[in-house]
Parts: sequence; structure tokens; C-alpha cells
Amino acid sequence: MARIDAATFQVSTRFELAADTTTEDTDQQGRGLPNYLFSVGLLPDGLFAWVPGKKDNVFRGPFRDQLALSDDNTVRPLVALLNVAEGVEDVAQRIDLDDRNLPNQVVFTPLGDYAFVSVAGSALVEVRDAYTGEFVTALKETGFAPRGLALTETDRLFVHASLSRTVAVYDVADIVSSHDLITKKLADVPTVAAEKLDAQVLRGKQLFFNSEDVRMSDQGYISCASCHFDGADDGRVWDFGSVGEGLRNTVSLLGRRGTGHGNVNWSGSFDEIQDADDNIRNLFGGKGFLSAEQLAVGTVATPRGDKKAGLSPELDALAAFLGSLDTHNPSPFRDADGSLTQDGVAGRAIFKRLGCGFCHTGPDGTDSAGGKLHDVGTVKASSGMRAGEPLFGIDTPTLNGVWETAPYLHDGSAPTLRDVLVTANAEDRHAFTSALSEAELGQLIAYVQQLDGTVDLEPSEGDGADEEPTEEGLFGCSVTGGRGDSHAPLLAFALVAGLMTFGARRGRVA
Ligand code: HEC
Ligand code: HEC
Ligand SMILES: [Ca+2]
Ligand SMILES: [Ca+2]
Ligand SMILES: [Ca+2]
Ligand SMILES: [Ca+2]
Repeated sequence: MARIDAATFQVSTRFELAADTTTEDTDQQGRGLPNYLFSVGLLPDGLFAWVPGKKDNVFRGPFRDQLALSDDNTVRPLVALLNVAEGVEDVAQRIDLDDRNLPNQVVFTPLGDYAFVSVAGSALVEVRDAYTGEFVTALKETGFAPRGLALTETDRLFVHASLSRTVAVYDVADIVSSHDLITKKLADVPTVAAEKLDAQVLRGKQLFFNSEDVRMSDQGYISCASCHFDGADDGRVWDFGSVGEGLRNTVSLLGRRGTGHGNVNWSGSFDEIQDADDNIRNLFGGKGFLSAEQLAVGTVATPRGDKKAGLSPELDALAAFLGSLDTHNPSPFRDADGSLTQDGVAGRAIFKRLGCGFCHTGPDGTDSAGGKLHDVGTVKASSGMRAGEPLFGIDTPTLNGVWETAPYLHDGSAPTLRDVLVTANAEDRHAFTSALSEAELGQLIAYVQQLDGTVDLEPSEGDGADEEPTEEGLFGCSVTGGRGDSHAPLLAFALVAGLMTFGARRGRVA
């Protein structure tokens, strides 16, 4: 967290929130690295502040400390306490909101004796003693995904239930006056006159954010939003060894349109979003949205076996929501008018010359749709398996949106794009980048940083930007599905580079 001097706009204090590597993992507490620091609630005296967020247990897992992630020791809810006067976090005072998911905003009573904390995934507001941090009571039935609070001088608490499209209003006068703990819900005020989301998509988004449903999570700790808040990623590398995978960097779901980029997961292990039910049951402690009977039919229980689609309205709604995530955030590395910078244009030519588009193909920048996997020299022991089966390669990720999704590679082992192309590509198995001059490398990186799904016309293309690339078929056949290629086609890249077009990009959707 940073404190900014309002007069000079300079950072005056930086509060470092330390990784907790020592707290014993139990059902009420655990280790973790603070993340998703949503907001700051300043106490009326200005001396302390509460910062709600989460704690990611990136110290746990079969490849790390030999302990499988469990539903209560994957993500834990966190409120960090900043000692504003001394400019440090008071680590000993950290609050763990047991059995909750994604606390995100805090307001205090005028005397500073009680705190109201909205908890998005748990669909409630907690009342806590501001001196001790102890739990006092909870305002339930706020509606889905509460993520905004306001306390009025008339002792009304307004709670924005973002995914119920309502503001819940509570009378909290008894708490404010320390008279009693009774609260009364006065109203649910609708905030949206004409809902823009399709009903199934909205239902899916509500499920995505809701850890209270025992089908999603046992003790209410985990929802999809725990790691993909608003559909994005959390920058973390999770040890998914216990669900037949390995070290896995969270994938942003933005722009991927559910299975719009073919199989999902770095190993391409799932062929439907509905396969997330496997993680719900095996990782989040949820009962799952499919019954034992449904799972017992044919090969439904196997991720790429008989289809799970159509078996559960909830899983289908989750899939509809993910399918609706069809845009990436615009890259700020572009010129102000949204076009490629000069370096970006130069980088695009290098991208073609090196044959990057052989795998990062077409508007989505991936050949995943054919079920291909490639080992570009990044697969190691800690990469683990593919849903319990041998892992021969990785499903080519899109490069659209990578400007905001560091770290890189399936296991997050490349902190920067440069590391992907240099440090992690020592043997040139991920294209011949060692042949590039420092300037060319900079241009290639500039191009990749500007990919966000925008249609970039090339001078020679005129207005033919809607055409699909036609050369793909020439090369697509040289890689087999399921097994990683040995990278024999690399030599061919240099020869055909002049022919290859990366292809038209989709226009930005408003
Ligand atoms: C503990 C953090 C965590 C939670 C909770 C979580 N995910 Fe993920 N998600 C990840 C990680 C890590 C990956 C990469 C996993 C892999 O490749 O095996 C991922 C990958 C995905 C992908 C693959 C995207 C692609 O195109 O390859 C989808 C889809 C997905 N998650 C959906 C969900 C849904 C739906 C939920 C809730 C049911 C969920 N996730 C909950 C961490 C999480
Ligand atoms: C043979 C297929 C292939 C070629 C050619 C290829 N890539 Fe990749 N690329 C992949 C695969 C597979 C991954 C995922 C590897 C992993 O996660 O371990 C990847 C990952 C990446 C990533 C990291 C993305 C992320 O989200 O972490 C970047 C950046 C990237 N490639 C850029 C390039 C550039 C630039 C070129 C050309 C110089 C190129 N790639 C050529 C297959 C390829
Ligand atoms: Ca607990
Ligand atoms: Ca894919
Ligand atoms: Ca499946
Ligand atoms: Ca990443």
C-alpha cells in the first residue's frame, strides 16, 4: 500500500505487506502472501487503517512442501492493519475472517469502535470490534457480491450488492450507539432498470462470485473470483499437483470466450468450462454441481471424456458467463490513438520473420483449437502432469492481453516478456530469439506488449483486414494433437517467414 501526499502527488510512505510463511495451516488460519488489496478504510483518528484482501498460500502443495492444497488452506480472507503513524503494517494484528471469501471494503462507526466489512464471496457484511478485531455479528442477505459500503449520519448502512443489482439498506443505529447488536434491513433498492446481461450469463457471474453455496466450497472460502476477480488473474503460481497438474500460473479469463481458444488449462486438460466441477470437488471442497449418479455415467468423470455440458444448469451458466468474456483490456503500450507504435510495427515484422505465428496463430494468437501441445523447452519436473496423465507439452496461450498478465509461462517461471524470450529460451526451442540484436528484441517485446485484440492494418493489406490468414494450413499439420512436437519445424520457419501472415485481428468491442 502506498500513502500519497495529496499536495505533491508523491508517495510519502510505502507499507510492505509481508508474506506469512510461519502461521500454522489449520482450519482457522494459515500461511499466505497478501494479494488483491481492494481498498483502505481509515479509522476516524487517522492513526490506523484496515486493508481488506486475501492471502494466497503459495507455500503449500505437492511440489512445494508435500502438502496438498485444501479448501481452507488455499486462499484465506485477510484484513491487514496499517499503523499509519509509524508507516508500517502491524503484522501481529492481521485479521483472518474465518470461513469467508474476499473482504473488500471497510467503513467505521463515527467513534471508531465498530467496523463494517463487506465480504463479496460470502454475500454478507461482517461487523467487527475495531479495537480487538473480534467478530461481532454479520449482516446476511445483502445480495450477491457486496463490494461497496456507505454509512450515513442517520445510521443507515448502504451495501452495494453488485451482482444482485441492488443496494441493501440497513438500520444500524443500535450498533453505532453501542446499544445493541440488532440490525434491521429496511430495503433492497434496485439499481439497474434494464439488465444488459443475458439471464444465464448473470446467473453464471453470481455463481462465479459465490462461495456460500456448499456445492462450490465446503466452508465458504473459495469461489472462482478468489483467483479470477472480475474474470482476470491474480498473478500467482498455484501448486495444483494434487489435482493431477503441477505449478500453474493463474490464467486471465478475459478475451478467451470460455473455450473460444480450444481446450483450457495450460495443459489443455479440460475441453469444457463445465470440467471446472472437477476442481470444485477436488480442490475447493465443494460438493460439486454434478451428482454421483451423473458422474458415474460413461466417462463423464474424465475431463476430456463424455461431455458435462447440459447436465447442470449451474455449470452451464458458469460456462455462459466465461463465454461472454470476449474482450481484453486495451494495451496502454500503444500509441494514444490505439495504433501500434513504431517499435511495435518493427516488432511485428520480426514476429513474422521468426515464425511466432506458427503457434500463436490467427486473431486469437493460438493454435489451441486443434488440441495441439508444444514443448518449447519449458516443461520440467514441477510442470507435473495433464489431469493425471503424462504432460508432453503446453497448450499455446494467446498473446493478446499479456501486457497485464505477468508472470509468464505455465509455471510463472518468467517474470517478464524478456525472460520468456531470453532466459527461458536458452536453447532457442521457443523460436530463434538468440539471433536477434538487442534493438530487435526490444521491438519484438514492444509488439507483444501491444497485442490486445485490436485489428492492426498492415500497409499492404489495405482494407482487407477481415480476411482470415490462408497460410496456416500449410504448417498446422506438422504438429500432432496430444503430444508435444520435437520442434523439427523450426528450420522451416526461416524459409517460410516471408510467406507467413499473423492475420487480421478482431476489432475492439465497445
Ligand atoms: C485457487 C485459485 C483458483 C480458483 C479458486 C479458480 N481458478 Fe481458474 N485457474 C487457476 C489457475 C492456477 C489456472 C491455471 C490452471 C491450469 O492450467 O491447470 C486457472 C485456469 C482456469 C481456466 C483456463 C483458462 C484457459 O483458457 O486456459 C478456466 C476456464 C478457469 N480457471 C475457470 C475457473 C472457474 C470457473 C473457477 C471456479 C469454479 C475457477 N477457475 C477457480 C486458479 C484458480
Ligand atoms: C512451437 C510453437 C511456438 C512458437 C513458434 C512460439 N511460441 Fe510462444 N508459446 C508457445 C507455448 C506452447 C507457450 C507456453 C509455454 C509455457 O507456458 O511453458 C508459449 C508462451 C509464450 C509466451 C508467454 C505467454 C504467457 O501468457 O505466459 C510469450 C510471450 C510467447 N510465447 C511469445 C512468443 C514469441 C514472441 C514467439 C516468436 C519469437 C513465440 N512465442 C513462438 C508456443 C510457441
Ligand atoms: Ca474455518
Ligand atoms: Ca486453449
Ligand atoms: Ca469435458
Ligand atoms: Ca501470466
